[in-house]
Amino acid sequence: MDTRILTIQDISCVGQCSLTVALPVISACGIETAVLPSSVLSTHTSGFSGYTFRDLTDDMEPILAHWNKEGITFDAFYTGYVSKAQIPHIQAIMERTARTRPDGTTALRIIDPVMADNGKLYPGFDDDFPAEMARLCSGADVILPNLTEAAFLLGIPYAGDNRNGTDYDEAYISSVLKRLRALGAKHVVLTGVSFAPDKLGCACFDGHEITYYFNDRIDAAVHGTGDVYASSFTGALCRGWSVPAAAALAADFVVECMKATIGDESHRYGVKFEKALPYLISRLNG
Ligand code: PXL
Repeated sequence: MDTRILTIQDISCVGQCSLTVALPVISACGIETAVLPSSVLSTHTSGFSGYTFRDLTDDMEPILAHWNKEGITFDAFYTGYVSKAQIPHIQAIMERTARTRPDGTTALRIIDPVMADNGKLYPGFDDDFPAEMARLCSGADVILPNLTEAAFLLGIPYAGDNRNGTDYDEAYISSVLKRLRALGAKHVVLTGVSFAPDKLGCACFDGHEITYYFNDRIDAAVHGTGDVYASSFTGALCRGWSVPAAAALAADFVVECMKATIGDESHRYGVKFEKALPYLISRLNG
């Protein structure tokens, strides 16, 4: 039976983030992608004002009831931008629609704790949200926080982006990885890690070994790269890649997406990931 994944996050109608990234990217990885929209917004919330927001929490229980009636199950779950009230529903969905494979393995839980960047919570998330998100992360196979989200999950100050080389060192990252894993996830993939001004990458920790992967830093502030990262990571993991290999591929794919975007002054929101899908597909099949 082919792998079927369920991704739970918002639809930002315009903005190249969340579901409008996850659905095409994971599908391009050759994985059937079912969606549960957590909300519908006219655009994403950063860099736009006056956006519409429709919360879809009330639909979650009837959707789960219908799936249960139809016997619909999933091999993996990937969650992104969700609200506090949705977290218990999401836990119930993951418990009641997980497929157990003939070899006894059960559905993977990949949690991207989308809530913050550059030291700040996104608009609409209050100060008690990170503790709820930590609860969702506790049952995960993999969590994918950026450094800001890691700080909020742990209740520690954000250290900075380390461009000057004085914000943090390897001992700090190692301690953050260990404390994040102590929240309960099997694997931690921390993004936005940098020990040199011209390099940016990720750090993976499985409880035994820390693995780093770096690319040349591309100096451009673009939105939605976290969702591109998490979606391509999820696709590769569901194709059987290891966590460190999927984390490195996702980092390379984000770089390709950014290269396809920078220089286009008319493009003011996400990355033009569509142009880099052939790269992703060829890496997965290569
Ligand atoms: O890219 C994360 C994200 C997802 N969804 C919405 C957002 C953001 C980040 O700002 O606003 C609605």
